[in-house]
Amino acid sequence: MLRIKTQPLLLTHRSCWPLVLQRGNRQASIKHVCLLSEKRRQGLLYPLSGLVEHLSSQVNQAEFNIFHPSLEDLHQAETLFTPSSKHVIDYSSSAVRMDHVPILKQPEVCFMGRSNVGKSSLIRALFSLAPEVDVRVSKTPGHTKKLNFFTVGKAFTLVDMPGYGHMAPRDFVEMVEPYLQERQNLVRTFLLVDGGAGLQKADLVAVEMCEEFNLPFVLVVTKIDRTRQGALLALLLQLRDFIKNQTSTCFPQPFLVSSVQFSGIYLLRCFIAHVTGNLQLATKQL
Ligand SMILES: Nc1nc2c(ncn2[C@@H]2O[C@H](COP(=O)(O)OP(=O)(O)OP(=O)(O)O)[C@@H](O)[C@H]2O)c(=O)[nH]1
Ligand SMILES: [Mg+2]
Repeated sequence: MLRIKTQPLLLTHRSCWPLVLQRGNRQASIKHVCLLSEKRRQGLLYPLSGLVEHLSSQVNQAEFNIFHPSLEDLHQAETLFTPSSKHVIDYSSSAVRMDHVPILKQPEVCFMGRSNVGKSSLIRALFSLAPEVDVRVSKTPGHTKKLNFFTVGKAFTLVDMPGYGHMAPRDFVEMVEPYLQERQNLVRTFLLVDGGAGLQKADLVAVEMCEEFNLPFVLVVTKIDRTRQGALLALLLQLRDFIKNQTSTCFPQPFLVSSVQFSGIYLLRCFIAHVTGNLQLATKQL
């Protein structure tokens, strides 16, 4: 059951539109976010915190604060996403079959979800400190047709996947299933859910696949800039219950992101740095 306080909600995400950001924009770096007012900074760095304040006191807010690194941790993670001559961030290769998949030893994370959910846009936002990395996004569903591999120095690999559902490539299952099942260095799968649409039937199939293959996965709610706050709160509670009751390998806390405004991008960078073994957090997590 939904338990939301009746007090007036803070700014809706729509009212933050002047903050709309492009990649390569100043906001790509946490340094600039730190110059913003406390409320705007919190909203960009820890989008869950501002939101769950509006839940009834009967809801345990700690459940949404399981991964809550310090500002220092976020800064540390950002260095990993900052390219240099010794730490090159770049597109590596693409594959449609397992025998085309590059042999890479470093830990890998992949992004899956329905077509048009915002996978490529999210990867673009994560790589906004390396704007020369070419991550293609499109309004048309079914744009990404292959598994696209991006290397982040020698630290880890990030994989953009074709979407499932409407306009999915015909060979989607043959391409993605063996990858998820056989990829030895895959340490985390990020399963993206559109904030406006919520969990769809096709997402449940993807969840079943992760569970069946015993893959640790994380739910990421996308496009929060265009999702009303009440709908987002309802979705959060639904996801919390879904994770608790119907999954065993899913991280208990969903992540919220907007690849347009950059909300949640810094936190996700930190989570990726942590789960790939590249960042020991200074702060103890719950
Ligand atoms: N408002 C808003 N739009 C977004 C966001 N993320 C993505 N979009 C838009 O959603 C559309 C699809 O984005 P993509 O990143 O290409 O989606 P995808 O999941 O990679 O899609 P496929 O490659 O077709 O599977 C584009 O028009 C993006 O601009 C977001 O955070 N906010
Ligand atoms: Mg794509």
